[in-house]
Amino acid sequence: DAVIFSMIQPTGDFHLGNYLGANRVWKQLQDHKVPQQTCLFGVADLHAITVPKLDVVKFKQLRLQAIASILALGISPEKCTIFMQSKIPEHSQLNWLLETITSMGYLNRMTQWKSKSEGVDEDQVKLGLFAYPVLQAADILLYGSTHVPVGEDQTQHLELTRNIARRFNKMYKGRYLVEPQTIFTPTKKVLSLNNPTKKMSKSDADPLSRIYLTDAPESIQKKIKKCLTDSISDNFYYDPENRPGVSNLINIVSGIQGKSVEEVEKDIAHMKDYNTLKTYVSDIIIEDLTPVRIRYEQLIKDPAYLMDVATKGSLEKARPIAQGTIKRLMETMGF
Ligand code: AQP
Repeated sequence: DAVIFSMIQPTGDFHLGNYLGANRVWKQLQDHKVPQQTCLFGVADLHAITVPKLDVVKFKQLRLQAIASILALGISPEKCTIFMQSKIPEHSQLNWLLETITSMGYLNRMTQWKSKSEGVDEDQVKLGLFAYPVLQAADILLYGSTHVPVGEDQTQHLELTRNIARRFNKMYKGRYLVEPQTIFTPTKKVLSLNNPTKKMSKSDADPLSRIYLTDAPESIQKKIKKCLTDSISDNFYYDPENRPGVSNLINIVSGIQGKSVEEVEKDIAHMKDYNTLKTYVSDIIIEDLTPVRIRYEQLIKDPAYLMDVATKGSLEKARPIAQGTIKRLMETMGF
């Protein structure tokens, strides 16, 4: 049976990177239901507290916003399990069991860890940030996940997850944990609008670097207008190395329209100036995101409903599976 599993951190409003790299595929997978398929989509709020500074009031609101965004994208609580990580203590429990078999050397090679800890004083950088990928492995392995749709930035963490599963199975001589497959979308990586050498990310200090799913049309127009491109004239074509800004816009359009990069290049071949290209790109984004924004604005007005969806999904649907896994693993380990 297929178990499709993915999560997102409530560290800010969802952006085009999350959408094209992951969330839109969640919806597509939900809709292309094959028999015996389970979909679990969660809010990784335990992961989110690894940020350097946490404002508790804002954090509560961000958790609600994450649920509202998931629902606004068309993910259905009837068809899928929508859950909140912190409501299921078994995530933390499995995290500990797996930490005891994960090597420090492997974690030290994680590029996300390296980039986030770089330049930070050793007394300041926290153990939770270092062990972040183990909790992620626990999230995935807890549900016997077979397929994990994520953006390219998660490649290494998924490899680690498979490695941990393999190690556990070898140690205890059985097939206790399922090694999940990574599913990439055609748009594996959306880049920051004003620094197209970096990925678009919620934690980037500059809001002009990303387009939120909830951005008003004027805001989308403004951000695309200001995005960093180049001064190569003539025409527009895909060349990620020499023209990362333009290539990022082509990628975004290709992701939204489900067209190949070559097809998008043909569509824009007649354009001669940035104003025309940027208006074209903005219009495509606005058209696609407007229904999501309208649904989101309705949903966010009803926090009680949002918490109810997350609580029911967590306690009635996700937790029984998680409890079953922990029970089996604890017995296997001799507890
Ligand atoms: N730029 C991106 N392009 C493609 N996919 C992306 N994802 C994130 N950014 C891009 C995918 O979105 C899912 C949720 O990941 P996340 O919650 O870690 O998103 P984030 O925007 O990266 O959030 P943060 O808080 O800014 O996290 P860090 O600091 O880790 O970058 C994942 O499937 C991810 O691949």
